[in-house]
Amino acid sequence: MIVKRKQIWLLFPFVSLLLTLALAITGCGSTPTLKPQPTFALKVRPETTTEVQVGQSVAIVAEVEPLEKLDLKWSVSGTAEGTLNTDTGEQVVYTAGKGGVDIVIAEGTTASGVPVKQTVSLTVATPVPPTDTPMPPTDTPVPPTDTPVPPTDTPVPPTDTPVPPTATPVPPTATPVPPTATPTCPQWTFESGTAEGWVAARGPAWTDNYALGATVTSEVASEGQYSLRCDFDGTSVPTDQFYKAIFYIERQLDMAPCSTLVFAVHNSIDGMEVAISLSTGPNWVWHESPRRPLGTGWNEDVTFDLDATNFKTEASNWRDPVPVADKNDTKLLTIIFIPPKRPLAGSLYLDAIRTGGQD
Ligand SMILES: [Ca+2]
Repeated sequence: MIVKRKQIWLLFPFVSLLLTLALAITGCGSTPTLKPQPTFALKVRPETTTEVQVGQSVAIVAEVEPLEKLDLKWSVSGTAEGTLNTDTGEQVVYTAGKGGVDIVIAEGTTASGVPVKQTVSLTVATPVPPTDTPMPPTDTPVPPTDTPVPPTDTPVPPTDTPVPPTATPVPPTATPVPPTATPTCPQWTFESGTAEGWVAARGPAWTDNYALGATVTSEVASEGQYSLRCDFDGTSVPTDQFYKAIFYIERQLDMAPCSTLVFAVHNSIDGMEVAISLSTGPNWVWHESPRRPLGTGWNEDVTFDLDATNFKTEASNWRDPVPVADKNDTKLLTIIFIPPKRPLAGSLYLDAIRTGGQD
């Protein structure tokens, strides 16, 4: 008996070797390395918007991670009767119809055939009539009620000569102020010690864009103490390939009275160029200016004419020059740096960004 048990134990290393071989051949026990399935999130722009107003438009962007084209199909349903400007692509513009709740749905299929779907809920505020609408100045003075109220009981004999009615209408002393003051053209100095709403464009919705970050800094300044450092990293871009570093502020702006956009920019790269863009109207139409070269060091007063007729849009096939439409309904103001076609990383500094009026 003792001899037999020993023989069995002697066999054990051989058996375990066979088992290991079998596992290796069948593939059991090894972890297969699968490509991660792309997932995506729906982001509403402006990012702070959870409640929209009737008639307001917001962009909804599908951010796919890892990057992959999903051929998304978009739809909307709910009680707010909202509409989408398109039902395909990576971005749609949603316009609210009436008070209620809408669900925007994006569905697609990954390259490997897995269906994916995301929804975002938008609450549309029921419009409340504005309470603070300034009353029109009452320029026709109300005549005094000159018919005296008759005494209710025994008439008191007049003590004296009747006093003439005092209330001869006083003409309005001041000329009435127009209810809405002329909109001022915005400016950003970064002297608040913050980026003042300016950010670097990030994510797959921005093509050819290698912006990294936008931070306020006291490293250099054209005026005051602070400027906005705009970092980009195009070191992964092949030589001779065009790319951009895009920085923007997303804000509802009335740019109608603003005829120029002027800023100072510090640059240290030979061959750097700059352009601007305004995204306007309910469909956020992107109007891009022609590029202009930047010198090294401070470029003060880099000026773009916002009334120029040489902007490019998708509707003009990025070719035919057009003026900026719907300037009064500007959603996005963008400064675009275009490095020379070489893999580069670096920082530019923006300061004293101001928009000028008609003068
Ligand atoms: Ca400054």
